[in-house]
This record gives sequence, structure tokens and C-alpha cells, in this order.
Amino acid sequence: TDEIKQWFDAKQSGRAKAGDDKLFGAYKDSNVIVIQGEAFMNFVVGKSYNGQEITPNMNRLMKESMYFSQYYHQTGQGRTSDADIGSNASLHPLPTGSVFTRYADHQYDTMPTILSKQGYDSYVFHAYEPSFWNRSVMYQNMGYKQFFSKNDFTIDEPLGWSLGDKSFFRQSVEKMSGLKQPFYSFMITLSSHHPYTLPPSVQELDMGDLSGTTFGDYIQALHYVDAALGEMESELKEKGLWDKTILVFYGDHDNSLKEKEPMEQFLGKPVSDLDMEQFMNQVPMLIHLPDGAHAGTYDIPAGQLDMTPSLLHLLGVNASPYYLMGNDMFNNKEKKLVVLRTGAFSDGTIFYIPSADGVFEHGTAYDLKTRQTTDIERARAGFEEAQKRLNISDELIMGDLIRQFHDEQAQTK
Ligand code: GP9
Repeated sequence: TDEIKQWFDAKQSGRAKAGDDKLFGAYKDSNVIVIQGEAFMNFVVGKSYNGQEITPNMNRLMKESMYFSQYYHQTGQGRTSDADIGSNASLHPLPTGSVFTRYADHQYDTMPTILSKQGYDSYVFHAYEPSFWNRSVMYQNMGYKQFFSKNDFTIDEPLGWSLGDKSFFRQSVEKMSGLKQPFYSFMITLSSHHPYTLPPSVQELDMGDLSGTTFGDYIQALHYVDAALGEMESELKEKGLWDKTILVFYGDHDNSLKEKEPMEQFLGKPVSDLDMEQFMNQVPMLIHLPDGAHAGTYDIPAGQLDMTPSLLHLLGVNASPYYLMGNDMFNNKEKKLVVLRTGAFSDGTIFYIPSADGVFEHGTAYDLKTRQTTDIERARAGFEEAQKRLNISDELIMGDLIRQFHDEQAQTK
């Protein structure tokens, strides 16, 4: 554990604190609403097909939001639950299985537990069976005051697996409007779940040659989720929550549609291996601040593990006592490196893709400027750091080391 402690000593001592920059604590005591969008990928954002905008509401919202254009999902086999643990506990998911089902009794530093010390109550909303991904057990451990599951919603818009996202958002905002502020709300959407076949009445786009294909259905589903997002914005404004709330939207993972052909048809241009690799790994990340300030495109390499440390920065919470592996996107002192569960990584200049055998030299390194393969040696240091981070995270989770470290700290006080 010495290596782990050393790594965290360096990480924690470099965390942002009061007075470092104007953004630190600029939105102290704001409510925080985070929406995790099912299979919502970045390549659709800003795109049109057959003259129709796919995500008009998000495109509009982006103009008054911080948009992170190089944001990666860092999930593994635990899919939606991995995006959740990555984002809310800033740890890498496991090489196999899901933290939610395998280690639900271990201790984590999470958005809810950290924010509870700042006077926040935290709530999680997902209109599906509470036992799925072991959520009801895990959410209690993660420090949520209440989990609003399928049992707490009226199924007045049956769609796909459960309740449609439009009604899910409306009923969730209704519940939120009665809560003591400030609150943290984490919401998980569902309508754009594989296989994406929403009924024709809900499919609004003319997908031309792509209609009736899984890819076409996927685009239709995202268009529906985007409309739901637009409605939610109005509902938050109606309830007087909009300008008191940091609203975050990000995608949880890829859509499992790995074929190039429909992608090329959708984008109307050829797609390289590197393009495809990035499309499959990048999700949108939007942060809308209560006053709509600091809007623009932020092209730093980042990922789901960075959400919690970055939100703490905006809220003025010192992250140094916590065992969070991600980077604070607003702290210029932290080295920006985003590590995916596969061992792929990017530092913003290169993107390294490992081979199946995991041998460094067998992987491929791309230069992100030329978009061509580059000397593999440029990736060596990043590869080693990526492996180190994944190992540290695994040991931390499996060995319940966060509990041990906090216990040790408490004893030395
Ligand atoms: C169901 C939803 C789906 O509750 O979270 O999860 P996924 O299959 O995408 O991991």
C-alpha cells in the first residue's frame, strides 16, 4: 500500500484550494443536478441528418454551458454502474464485473458523502427496478438520502424498458422542487437503451436510408432524450431552480454499434480507425452554471472520473482529504491524462490503444494532430502511468483501502 499512499499524497497535495483561482467556490452552495444519459455519445452532438438537427436542445444549451469536447467514458463490464462509480466516486471500474455488485459494502468517497459535510442532502433518481445493478444496496452505501426507483414514479408514459425520460424528468423535477436546498440530485435516464426501438409515434426524424436500422433507431432515441432535456430545462425554470443549480449532463457509455458503415453514412464522410475509436469512447459532458457563465468549448482530455473533483472545485470544497483518482478539470496544476479501462489513454496530444495481449509495444499510438500513427515510444510514460492508475484503483476498491486510510487518519488525529 505504500505506492498507493505515495500516489495519493502527490495527488492530494496538488488539489485546488480557496484563493487558487476565481472559479474555486464561485458556485458555493448551489444545487447540483447531474444527468447520466444512457448510451449518449458525443459524435451526435451538433450533427444533422437529412437536414434535421439531432440534438437541438443540447446544441442550444451548449451555447451557455461549458462543453468538454474530449470527454471519455471510462467504463468496463459494469456499463451504466461503472459510469456511476467513475463519476460519483472518481474510481476506475474493475477489470471484470461491476463495483456495484462485487464490492457494495466497501467504503468510497462519493459526491453524496463529501457534500453531506457541506450541508447537502443527496438523492438519486432512476425509474427502473431498484435491485438492478444492486443499486438499492449500493446507493445506501454511497450516502444518498433516498433512491427514487420505478416504485416511486407513476408509469404514465410507458416506453422501452420502463418510464419514458420525458415523464421521468418531469416527475423527478416535481420531487426535487419540494426538497430542502442545497441538494445533489443524480438522475439516470433509460429511454435510449439498446436496442433503441422506440415506437413510431415517438420517432420524429426521417432517417432516410438509415431508417429501420439499429443505428437509425439509436439516433431517433437520442433525439427523443434531447427533447426530454429541453422540457426539463423549462420545468426547472418554472420551479425556480434553474438559476440556483449547476446542471451537468454526460453520457454513460457507448452504444455497442461498432460498425463503420452506418457511421460513415450518418456523418457523410469516411471514418478512420482512430475516428471510430474516439467515437466509441467519447461522450458529451456539459456543465451549465447557474448564471450561464464560462460558456465555451473546453478541449482538455478528460473523463468521467474527473466529474467529482471538478464539481467540488466549483462548489469550493477542498478535495485533498478524499481518495479521488480523477483530475480536477479546472485545476491547471494537475496533469491532464485520461485513462480508459482498456488501458487506452490520451494526454491530448496522443491516443494510445493497447493490443489484446497488453504488451506495450504491440499497441498503437496515434498523434492527435496528424491523426496518423506515431512512434510508440511517445506513449511509454503515459502507458506506465495508466497501468499504475488502474492497478491503484483496483487495489483500493478490492482491498477496501479507503476505509483503512480514513481509519488511520482518524487515529492519528
Ligand atoms: C438499467 C440501466 C441499464 O437500470 O441502468 O444499464 P446498462 O445495461 O446500460 O448497464
